[in-house]
Amino acid sequence: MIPEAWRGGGGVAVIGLGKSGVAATRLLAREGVRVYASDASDHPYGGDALGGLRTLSGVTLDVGRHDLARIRAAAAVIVSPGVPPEAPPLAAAREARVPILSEIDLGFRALAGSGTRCIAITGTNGKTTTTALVAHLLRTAGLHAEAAGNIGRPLADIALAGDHYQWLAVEVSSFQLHDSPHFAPDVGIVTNLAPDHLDRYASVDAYYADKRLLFRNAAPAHVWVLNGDEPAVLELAGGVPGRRALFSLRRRADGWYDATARRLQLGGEALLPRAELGLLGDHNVANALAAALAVREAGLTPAGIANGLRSFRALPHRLEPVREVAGVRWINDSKATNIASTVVAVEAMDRPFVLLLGGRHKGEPYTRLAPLLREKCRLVIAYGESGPLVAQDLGGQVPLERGTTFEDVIARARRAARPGDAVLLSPACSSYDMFKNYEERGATFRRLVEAM
Ligand code: UMA
Repeated sequence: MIPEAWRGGGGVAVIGLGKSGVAATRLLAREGVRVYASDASDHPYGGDALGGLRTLSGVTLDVGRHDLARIRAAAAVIVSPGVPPEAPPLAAAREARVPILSEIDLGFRALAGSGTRCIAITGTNGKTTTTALVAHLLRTAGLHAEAAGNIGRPLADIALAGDHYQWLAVEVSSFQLHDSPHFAPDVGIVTNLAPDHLDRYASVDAYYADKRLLFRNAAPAHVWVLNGDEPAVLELAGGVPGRRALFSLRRRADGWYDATARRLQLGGEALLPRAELGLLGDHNVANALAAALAVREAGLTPAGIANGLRSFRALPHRLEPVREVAGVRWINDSKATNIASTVVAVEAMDRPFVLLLGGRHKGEPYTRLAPLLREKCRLVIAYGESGPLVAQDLGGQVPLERGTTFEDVIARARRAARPGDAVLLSPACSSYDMFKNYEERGATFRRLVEAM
């Protein structure tokens, strides 16, 4: 499903050479499209994978710059999610009226007609766990299914491999929804909504507007699995064609948590005792309910869903218990790159804890955390670029120390924690001031904890 116009003239320009750009370039080259693939950095995220692109016929690689003249002359631009809309190559494309499409859009179009059906998962937090849950539930029920999108494997890569999945669980970020005019999932989940990415968006409304693009091709046959506890989510889906299935931690819904019986429910039917779900925190009960409602649309029975929920384990960097050292449980929640995520982690703590907070500031004040920390937080260690801001917002309200290097932060936490405590890395910030990404931050935490 590659438009004919892309095959002639200036070909297609791929902007950014991380996972998305590399997969998009490969897919386009296989379809016989000439590609100009460029990255502003001398060290694109794609790293070694770029070597393989050099040998593809019809592909011109440009590393360390974007040739704006070539981009203006292209039939289309395929953009990586990490490239901000105002970046010079995209401004040049818009000026020359070159259509800008996301890698997700390209991958989705390439899969059209393959019979693969799609459950899309978006929201501010819980997307990745819910995506992994959906894929796991489908697979344990015997369906040929895979997780893709923001969770790590580009949709273009799935199209390239030609594995003919029955179902895909596709995690979509607001960045990916932005330029995806053809994206039309059969089932869509919105986990929750909270301010995020204020370093990229001018306002929360602008961020929510991109999230709403999940519904841009909504049709009556589609199903929308929505957080019934969040008016903002219900409002986001207001007036959208399709059937709704709501999940709730507070009241009876299509999928809900019976707090008295401590049991997950599908309507009137018992699904699973809480104790049999191997994940920390109420937010994960919500994720499990969302995934359950979505896979029910793929024909799974409650018994099949319960079976899959029982065998699912926490993903790395998401409230992941790493190890217990001298009675202290070390928990890696490096994926918490905004305040809402850290709030969720703090609420899941059932013992006193030391909180490692900091990194690159993303725009929101930290003051919101103070009342939640008073009860169980033994110490906050503020570090990284945002360290001074964290100290300013929380100092005097909770015990707080400033850390320097990441090693120093870990050493301070080790000194402060007592047997029976937890040390929680849940930074509420992005990692880019000290690390390549949150994975590297979490892996460093794990390495230092394992060396104790
Ligand atoms: N770049 C340019 N020009 C620019 C700006 C950037 O060339 O003006 C280049 C950078 O030098 C870099 C490349 O673009 O080499 C990076 O592109 P990218 O950041 O889109 O990286 P990918 O490897 O393609 O990863 C992306 C997602 N990254 C982001 O959205 C930031 C991955 O999500 C996703 O797993 C992957 O596509 C596959 O779909 C990561 C993420 O952090 C996990 N997502 C955010 C989040 O979850 O909060 C949204």
